[in-house]
Amino acid sequence: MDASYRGVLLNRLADLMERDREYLANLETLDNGKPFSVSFATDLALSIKCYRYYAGWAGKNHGKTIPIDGDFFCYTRHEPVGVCGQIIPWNFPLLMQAWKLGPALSTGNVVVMKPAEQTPLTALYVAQLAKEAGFPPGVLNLIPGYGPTAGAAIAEHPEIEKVAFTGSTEVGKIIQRSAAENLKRVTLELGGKSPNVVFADTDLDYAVEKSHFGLFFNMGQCCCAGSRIYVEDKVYDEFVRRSTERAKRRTVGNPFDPNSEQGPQIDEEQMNKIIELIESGKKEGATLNCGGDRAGDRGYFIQPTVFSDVQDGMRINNEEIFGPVQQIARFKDIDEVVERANLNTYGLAASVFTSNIDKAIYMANSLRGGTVWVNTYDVFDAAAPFGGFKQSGSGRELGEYGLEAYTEVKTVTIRIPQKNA
Ligand code: TXE
Repeated sequence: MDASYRGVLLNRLADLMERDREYLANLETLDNGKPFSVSFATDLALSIKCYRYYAGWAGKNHGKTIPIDGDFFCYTRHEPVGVCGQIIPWNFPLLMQAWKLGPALSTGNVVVMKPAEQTPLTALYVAQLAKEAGFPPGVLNLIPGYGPTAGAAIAEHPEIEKVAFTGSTEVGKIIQRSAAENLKRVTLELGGKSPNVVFADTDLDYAVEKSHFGLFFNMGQCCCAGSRIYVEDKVYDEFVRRSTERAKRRTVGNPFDPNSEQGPQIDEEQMNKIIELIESGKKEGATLNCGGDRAGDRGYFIQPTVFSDVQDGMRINNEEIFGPVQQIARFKDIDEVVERANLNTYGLAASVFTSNIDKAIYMANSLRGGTVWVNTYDVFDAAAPFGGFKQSGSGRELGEYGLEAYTEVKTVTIRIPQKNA
């Protein structure tokens, strides 16, 4: 079909999601446990914008004419990769689906997608909407199933030419290994342990609130959670005190209750993993300021937890907890904190809070991560690329950069009798 028409279809899909926004937000909360207010205001809003953003690219991602030497006419075409496999996680089911489908369908690929086994409902509903929007049969294939079977089949299949994965670093490595068999193109968006550096010259109340949000948002189940907070000596005690007070005020409960800021963790396995890491923090000598256990005895709720006096070697400082557990450590000078912040094997995101522009730029240049937020946290836009350094993955999603993973560049060179320039 005409490239621009792919954009029409993606916009129609976005329209249908607007139409069914309340239903989709309910389904997302039922399936995932995140507060309904967040599903509606954040997940749906960002997902719909992502489809619209990539609808806009459909007729605009074109090649170049290149003035090579000799009597030749040379140009490039941006062609679709072909059949793309996409495996997504459970923490942002609708949004991760949009990040993957948007660029793939905009550039003319066909997709075989596997949603996470914990959260298949909204992905299936969106597939139904895609049918209603008029995507031709076979363009979007949604296969719910388990990782080691359905997921592995996607990674291994010789006729799937590209695989895009978001999930754990452990599974990312398995996928990269099996994709290597057929030299399949691979993009990976994996775990993180993102540093958040708070200098004494910042507005402390603001930094406390943003740092709270940067960690506790989505029950802490964010790959870019600001889970290593380094606070400058002079304001450290006060930051810990205010962060603890804020965490104690965090409301935990039924995600359909408009007053709940925090719902349950995704499943029992994740809850147990988080509890085990909390126990390791206690044993290794971090100070437990609040929380530290399950909330209630039904469901998979966890008390908002704050650890301070966290040391570099502790497990809670180095492993992805993926839960509502905040780690706060103390630092004295800027070069020390850069070194410690970069010590991790991950490199997904980082942030810095300061009122000094020189410090902000020095830190933004020095921190090894795919995204650096300055005086803010978790700002996402379909136009801004996202992805990891080091073991947080490879390739970028979103923005113009996100198109590269879904296109092959073809160089066409035509002999011509004579060129006139
Ligand atoms: O992830 P998995 P899990 C991190 C987070 C979390 C940990 C484990 O630290 O605690 O991972 O979560 C599919 N071949 N993140 O076990 O298994 C699986 O079916 C192909 C970070 O749930 O990586 C699901 O669709 N696919 C993260 C997807 O991989 C396989 C989001 C993710 O699940 C597979 C989620 C296999 N062998 C967890 N095994 C982020 N980056 O945002 C599983 N899958």
